[in-house]
Amino acid sequence: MTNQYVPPKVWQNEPSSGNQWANINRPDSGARFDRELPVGEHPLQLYSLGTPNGQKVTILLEELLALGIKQAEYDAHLIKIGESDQFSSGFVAVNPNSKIPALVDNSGETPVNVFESASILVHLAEKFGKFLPESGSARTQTFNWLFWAQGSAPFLGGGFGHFYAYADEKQEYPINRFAMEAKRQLDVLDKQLANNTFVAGEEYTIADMAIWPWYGNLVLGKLYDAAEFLQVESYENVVRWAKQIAEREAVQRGRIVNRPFGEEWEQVLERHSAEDIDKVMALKPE
Ligand SMILES: N[C@@H](CCC(=O)N[C@@H](CS)C(=O)NCC(=O)O)C(=O)O
Repeated sequence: MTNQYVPPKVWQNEPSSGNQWANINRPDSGARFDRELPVGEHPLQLYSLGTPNGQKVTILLEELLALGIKQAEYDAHLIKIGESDQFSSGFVAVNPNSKIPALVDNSGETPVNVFESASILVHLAEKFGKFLPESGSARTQTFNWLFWAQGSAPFLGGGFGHFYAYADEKQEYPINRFAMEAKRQLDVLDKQLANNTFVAGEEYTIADMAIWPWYGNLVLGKLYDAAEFLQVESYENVVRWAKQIAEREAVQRGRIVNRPFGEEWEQVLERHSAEDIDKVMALKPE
């Protein structure tokens, strides 16, 4: 093998190849500059971006609102991770891990900071008593698949997506390794969805909301432009489930919040009321 990388004795902070995210990565954590977060009028303040991890939360919030739960009204503030917004002192105070999504729940006596998308899903599902079965096997199944999503999606996003779509240099070894894992995960899901309407059984839960933004978008051709490469149509049960969820109005609303990319009709940069989404959705061609 030629040009083989030989790791030095001690790792040095000298990225070997750039990509659009390279300038934000550093090997330390914490605030890089002082700036408070904006606060809107609703009890729920979300700081996010419309990536799959961000979509999970806005889909749940829109589902709660669709049920008529007015207390789920929220302000969604745009965090531009490519411009380092996640390293402001205000954001780090809410999420020391400097990653979207982050939520501040001001509905109680003292504000509650919630970070990690799955923790936010559980917080909201428990708060409103929806989309998370209260007990028994259905609850356990929901947690199984919620945790599956949290453990698996980084191999799809940080692994496959990074090397296939974002890295400047296309390298065979990591693309092969992570394509193999992405396909294995799709096969796991496909088998589960062969015998179940939704991932955790017959009920639509926060597990679907955690998995759909990654694997649903992937098989619908909306993630990494990798549908052909991964032959996603062969996962027929995942495609059936992905389409079924994509038809839900709350999903169509939630997936476009805090989204500064895509078509004009799918970019709701900030959401402070339902009208912010209505206005943008009205731009969608028939
Ligand atoms: N495990 C976290 C992952 C969150 C995450 O990776 N967020 C990405 C965007 S999808 C981010 O904020 N990246 C900014 C950075 O790495 O600096 C969760 O589920 O909330």
